[in-house]
Amino acid sequence: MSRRLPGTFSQSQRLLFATNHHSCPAFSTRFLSTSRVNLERQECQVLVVGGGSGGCAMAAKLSSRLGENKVIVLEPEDKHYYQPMFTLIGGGMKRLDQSYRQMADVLPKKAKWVKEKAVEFDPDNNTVSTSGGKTIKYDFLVIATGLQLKYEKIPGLVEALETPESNVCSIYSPKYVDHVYECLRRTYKGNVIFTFPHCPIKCAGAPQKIAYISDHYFRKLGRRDKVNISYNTSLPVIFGVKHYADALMKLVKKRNITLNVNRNLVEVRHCDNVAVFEDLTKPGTLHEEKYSMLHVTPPMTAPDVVAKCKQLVTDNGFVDVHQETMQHNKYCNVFAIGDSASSPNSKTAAAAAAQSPVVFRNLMATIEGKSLTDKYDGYSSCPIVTGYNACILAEFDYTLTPVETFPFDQAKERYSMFFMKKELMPPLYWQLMMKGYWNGPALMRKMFSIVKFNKKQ
Ligand code: FAD
Ligand code: UQ1
Repeated sequence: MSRRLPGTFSQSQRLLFATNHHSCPAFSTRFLSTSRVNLERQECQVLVVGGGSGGCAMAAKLSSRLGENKVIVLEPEDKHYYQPMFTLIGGGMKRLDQSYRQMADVLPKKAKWVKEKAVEFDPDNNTVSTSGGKTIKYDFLVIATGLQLKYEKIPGLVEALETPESNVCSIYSPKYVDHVYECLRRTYKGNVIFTFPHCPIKCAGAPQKIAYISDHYFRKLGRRDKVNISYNTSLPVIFGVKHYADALMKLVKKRNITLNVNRNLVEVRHCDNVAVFEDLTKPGTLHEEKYSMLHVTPPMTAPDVVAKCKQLVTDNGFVDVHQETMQHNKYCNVFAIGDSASSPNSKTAAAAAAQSPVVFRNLMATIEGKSLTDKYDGYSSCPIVTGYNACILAEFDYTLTPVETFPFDQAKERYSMFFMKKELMPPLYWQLMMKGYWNGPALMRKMFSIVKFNKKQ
């Protein structure tokens, strides 16, 4: 690596010293060959596992550079959901059918789509086994399997979600998101409870976005006086970045939302309309609360198929990558992108977008036997929608320092940022990110900073 961390080996040095037995492709002429997808034996130059936000963006970039039939995408689902729209669906601002496209129309035409699940990774033999009984041999592997939702970890929750009269809902799954607005519509009084689980989740702002939207909904309909809203988070703070946390603390006060920190939902008894919480500062201390509406953010984990391959993952099951290069720490022909990577960024599509050029250039460098030059700085972004017409646009890096794109204070609620989130982000996602052309807003930020600098002169 030309720009490497002080006191560490470069990625290529480290890999040369430590992992020669993993046959790093960069040092083997076999991998410089122009191996094509072999339909019989299922071989490819690059295998992308997962065709969601990160996987599809990577497949688009790689198949465009490497040409037809060099890239396989392993993805079992028919539909590709634009998950950031789920929050707006919960508030009745968009419909579920606006949030997805057919997978066949989204995945790049130059890549071959295998519509199956990965069931076993074998990185020592450069193979992945599939649910349809195939063994796919790859030269390079990109893991983009996202996070799995674990509603079943909370006793009583799945039963509650599947009993529509129970007024328990969740924006996190396409299966349940439609029910959120229905719950809002039929709630006139009582305790409306929102939760944040005790684990890393995708879009850590979403559990409170839906609370702010709900607050605005009840105000608009004149029901707010009879509704108590509480936001219950397992975290010790409302948001991890102080600049935005300060603004959000003012907001919850102004909107009369009760904030309970260190509080984890452990059980739902929907027959009694009771949610049971554990006080994480006093483990074992339980606290029951009656609800008239309960919005749950489920626990999430790395997919089992990834987590069970111990050579590939860290202790908590995420793909063990270098946080700057996104290359695997043991297998130099393996990269990860998005929510299933161990890089300690906030897990969002915006983060996957910013990772995508880094993974692409570093993977190409590995293919060409060159040293890795690109670094991901942990950029992530969370448009915290605060109602039906306003949004705080949080953007930050690994150091939790704000890295703002626009030349104004983004911690302030603004209509412009709401408009961007609701109307501009979906086409940006489908037309640019999914086609491999959106690398995050770094370039925009540079342009705005030049404008800002010139204004100051
Ligand atoms: P995903 O996009 O989830 O894709 C993973 C893919 O892997 C899926 O297609 C899945 O079918 C496939 N897969 C899983 N297991 C296997 C297997 N065994 N074999 C093969 N394929 C497999 N991000 C933002 O940037 N801004 C937002 O405002 C925002 N809001 C959000 C609101 C909500 C309610 C939610 C749920 C998410 C939000 N996100 C937001 C987060 C964003 O959607 C994710 O971070 C992003 O989609 C992660 O991309 P990914 O590729 O890692 O995973
Ligand atoms: C972003 O890049 C992105 O990925 C496509 C999102 O997911 C939909 C976002 O929500 C945001 C806010 C960004 C960052 C983009 C800009 C223009 C600040």
